[in-house]
Amino acid sequence: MQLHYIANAGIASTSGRTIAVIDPSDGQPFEEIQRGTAEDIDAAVHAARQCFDSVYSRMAPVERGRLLARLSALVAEHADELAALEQRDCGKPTRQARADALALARYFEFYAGACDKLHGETIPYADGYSVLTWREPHGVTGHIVPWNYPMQIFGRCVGAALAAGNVCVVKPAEDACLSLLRVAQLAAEAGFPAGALNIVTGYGHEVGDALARHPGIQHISFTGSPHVGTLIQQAAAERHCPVTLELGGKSPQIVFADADLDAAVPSIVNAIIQNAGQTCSAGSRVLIDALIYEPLLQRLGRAFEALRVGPAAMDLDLGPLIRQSQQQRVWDFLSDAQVAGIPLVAQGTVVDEAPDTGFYQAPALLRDVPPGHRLAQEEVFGPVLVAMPFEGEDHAVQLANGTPYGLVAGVWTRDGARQLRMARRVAAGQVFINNYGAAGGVELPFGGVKSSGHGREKGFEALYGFTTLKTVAIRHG
Ligand code: TXE
Repeated sequence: MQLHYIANAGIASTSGRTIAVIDPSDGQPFEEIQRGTAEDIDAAVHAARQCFDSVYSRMAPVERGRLLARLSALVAEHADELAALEQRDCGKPTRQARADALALARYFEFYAGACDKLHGETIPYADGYSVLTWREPHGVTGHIVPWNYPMQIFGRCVGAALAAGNVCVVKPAEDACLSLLRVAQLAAEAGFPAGALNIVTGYGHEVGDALARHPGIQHISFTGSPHVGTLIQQAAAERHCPVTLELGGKSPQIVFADADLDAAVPSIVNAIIQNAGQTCSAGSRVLIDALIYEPLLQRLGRAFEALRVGPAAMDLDLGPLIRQSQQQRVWDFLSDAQVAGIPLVAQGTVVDEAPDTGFYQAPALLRDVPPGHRLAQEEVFGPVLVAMPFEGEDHAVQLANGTPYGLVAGVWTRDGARQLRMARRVAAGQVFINNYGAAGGVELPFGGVKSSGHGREKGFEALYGFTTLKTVAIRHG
């Protein structure tokens, strides 16, 4: 049985209750986590505050950097163990789980090097004055993490928060938190003082809500659904607590007739099957120049037919979805498509070895999806790619920007001027030209516009969100 991790120790919940952890590959419970309470959150915030006041806020930035560097090394050393935990918990194929563990190490490595480079400015003002700015940590930051990429999302927000001088209370998703509980132990081993990193497990409406409302939390970062993002922003607004929200997307891949299709096809397929489509930056719409609509659909269709889905440990193209309700969600979208007469171009295969009790979904490619249909507007969060044709750049931009979301966009064209025009015109936090792979870069600021959220994570930019700026004006004559 797993315990919360508070002040560098395993602690049982005051509820005396646990939650079963389900393996998505066979639908069976294999572990238990604590069902946390508001009192548990209170204990974690208290431990964090004590740590901040007595130790962490007095530590030199270079010392924080050394702690993060040691943690990065420990994560890399334990990458196989962490990957195995997350593989079982989330149903990730082996290569994906291992890549996520290494990405976590890389986040800590990046932020280790950033700790002592977070400078302020001096500002020219009036004669007899010196004015300077300091970037100060918020204090205790709260992090509500989803189940699709526990290690990566934890790395990007907690790595930046600790680097900027904050101490953290983390609420992982009830579906997947085993890797993070282990990382918290590694942080203690790396030398982080008791209270710098605390993890409280449990349900969102219980501990997540308590964290968002706690008066001792000075900043909240949340990645998850737009519905819960709204609740968190409302709770934080009650006490004017700053919030960073990352709420997913309906990201377009826009393919012009002059694109290098040999490069585009595998990238477009990968962008929707990675983590079985349960990726906030999934390229879930492919907008295709009418001049190449049929030939590109044929190529994508062949690629989809070759895809295989099975238990995580088989390390196929896709593993299972996280839970039955997500599987049902994907089924609902697909049956709506059938009712609307939307043509299915191709589907992958669920292998015979996949137990009936697991949450499997074959990847599907749909064509001629009307731009206003919910399949073209809403996040499916499964391996479903919708295709639609466009005629000319204006039409492409209109379709690309025609959803409530604006997280990521891919543009495929060899025309340099069009590359820049499209990058400017598409409403998204990240635009990738002739690639989509850079989405994984820890150095690249990431976040959305419109309903995809606000604030930036990853890269150096994230450090600004985890600090507050103080202006100091000295009149010295
Ligand atoms: O998300 P929730 P769910 C999207 C995706 C998916 C849908 C539903 O479209 O199909 O959301 O997934 C915690 N107060 N994304 O239901 O509920 C919860 O415990 C505070 C996109 O799993 O938003 C978990 O830790 N916290 C996404 C986290 O919020 C609460 C990743 C996310 O869960 C809470 C996940 C509450 N009242 C889902 N209720 C992305 N952007 O990558 C829940 N939580």
